[in-house]
Amino acid sequence: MRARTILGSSLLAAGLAATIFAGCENKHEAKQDTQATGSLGASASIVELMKARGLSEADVEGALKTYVPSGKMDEYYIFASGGQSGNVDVIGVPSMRLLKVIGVFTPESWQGWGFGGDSDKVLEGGNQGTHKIRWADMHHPNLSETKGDYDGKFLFVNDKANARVAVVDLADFSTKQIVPNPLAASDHGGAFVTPDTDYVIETSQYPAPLGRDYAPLSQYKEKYRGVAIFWKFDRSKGRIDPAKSWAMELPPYTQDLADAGKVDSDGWAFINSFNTEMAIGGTLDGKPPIESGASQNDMDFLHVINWKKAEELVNAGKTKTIAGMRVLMMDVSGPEGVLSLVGEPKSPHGCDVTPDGKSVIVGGKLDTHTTIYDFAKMKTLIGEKKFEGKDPYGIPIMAFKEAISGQVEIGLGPLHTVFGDHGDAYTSVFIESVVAKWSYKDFKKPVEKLKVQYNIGHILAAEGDTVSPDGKYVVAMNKMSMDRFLPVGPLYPQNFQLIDITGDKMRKLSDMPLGNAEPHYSQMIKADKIKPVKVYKPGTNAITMEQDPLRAEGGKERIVRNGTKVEVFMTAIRSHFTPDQIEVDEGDDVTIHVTSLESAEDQTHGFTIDMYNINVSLEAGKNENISFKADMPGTYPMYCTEFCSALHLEMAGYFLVKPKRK
Ligand code: RUQ
Ligand code: CUA
Repeated sequence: MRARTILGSSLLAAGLAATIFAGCENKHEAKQDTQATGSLGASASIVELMKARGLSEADVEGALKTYVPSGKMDEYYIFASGGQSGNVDVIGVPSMRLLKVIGVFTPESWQGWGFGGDSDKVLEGGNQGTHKIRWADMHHPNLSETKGDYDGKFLFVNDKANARVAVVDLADFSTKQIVPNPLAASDHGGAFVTPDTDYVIETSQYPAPLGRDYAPLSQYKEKYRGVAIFWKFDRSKGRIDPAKSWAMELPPYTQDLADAGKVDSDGWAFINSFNTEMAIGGTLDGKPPIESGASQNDMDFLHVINWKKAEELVNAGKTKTIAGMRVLMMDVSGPEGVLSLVGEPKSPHGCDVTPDGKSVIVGGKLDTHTTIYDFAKMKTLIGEKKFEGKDPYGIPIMAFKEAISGQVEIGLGPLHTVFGDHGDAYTSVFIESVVAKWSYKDFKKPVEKLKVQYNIGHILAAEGDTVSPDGKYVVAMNKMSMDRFLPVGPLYPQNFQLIDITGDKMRKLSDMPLGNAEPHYSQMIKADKIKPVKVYKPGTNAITMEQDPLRAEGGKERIVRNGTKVEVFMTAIRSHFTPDQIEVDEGDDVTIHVTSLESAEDQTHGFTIDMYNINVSLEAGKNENISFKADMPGTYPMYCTEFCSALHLEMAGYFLVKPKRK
């Protein structure tokens, strides 16, 4: 009975089953038997366990709400930006267990991503100019949507550092395409999808001449520009179609975050900006740094784009082609009412469209408010051409007071806002280190502030960017985790804190260290919407997801020599490769088609050739095409890198490179 009385009321109030604790009362007798396992043995009563481990009732509540026993599944997936790691972290909720790291922009060796196989071609597709880019500063993953709801089919991510967008197919959780932005030098407002995923929006961050041509900084105002690309997504092919994509020239105000309109505001897009002062620094010459130059004006600009109308103008040929891309220039988009501006309080950051599409919420880094823009009002102002002026580039400006429906005092440094299921909004407040809960329907001041550890930058909510958020969980994505985890040197893990938002009050449930980078955004989707394949069909090329015409087949393995070209058709099956001996001459061009003949889901092999930087993963049914030059004579083992069977270590062979005669 003790367990009940001590834990009783608050846990019950929190909706936890009393039976869990009632059941514990009987564990008394079992205790003696397992004394040997110490005070934390499974037999100890809950209260004793709590005492021994120093746990509070809130801790136990968090544990019970997040613990997913072995064999049970999580309820949601989080797709988190891997930040500087350049890859996507997949996390289960509520357990906050890391399920997978999807290789996207950065080579990932477990998946053999970027080590000689077909994935190399995807990575090559993301090169910029003459540079092979093999990392990314990934910011905002976005799931594909149908009618404004996550459909669980694709994931899009952007690379701020190198202005690229990637497409991940959730059929096999692997990256299929990287498209380099030909116009911008960096991006940030991406990769946001329109409600039916017609377009993936990518907006530049730091202005540069379109196409990245050289122009001295003294010509910043004349030659530097921002840009928004509307990448056309071809759902049937699962690819972005660059030829059908187009862009909009923007003023050289450092465009920041963006969001696509939905429901009422479908067909529109919103991008905020800072540094409308167009400060360019010059600290060595005694000029103020960009940070102070960029904070002079009281207002920056929210960019309001009617992309459906822009699309019509593009189709009518009213564009200029720059670096191979059709660009709608400002001298067309301004007068046509396709691009308009409206003031935003000091250095805004987040730009989030509410689930009903009626409002756009902007947080001001140097302001204590969030501003709620009223889409209907803005649409009327634009339709009636009621502007208070124009910017130096001829873009019409709406009057701030006439475009908003209100402002809410949030706290110090409001950034991003996500949504619950009944008009509740949750804003990350950086300086105060809190999640502020408020109402975007009646503009109620924060009804609650929850301390998080620490310096929350980003925030996400369950199904949060859809037209119908679930209202179940919010995750605070915090930087600086000083006293939360075992010390690991001066670079600290980030901290994801899972928050239950089902009750009147927010409740922090658990902490999850992220030890690989700073994630900038994530989305959480119901697990039952994701239906990945378990094995590949025989001979599948994982990039095309079709049977590879160059696959190897059982009984038809061979080595074909044609001058200095050597082509190997190799199969892999428990626990051998056929052929398992390959001998070539120094300087030969070698291609190995290696195909897994397995069909069971637990039969994964890998294939590496030592010292040649070659490593592919061979999930059941998969084919990989590996091409390289045998430029280093010698004797090199090749072997399977997955512990696939009792005779895994025997799954090996030799790759011999005979030196040229001197
Ligand atoms: S989001 S600066 Cu607030 Cu890309 Cu991280
Ligand atoms: Cu195949 Cu180890």
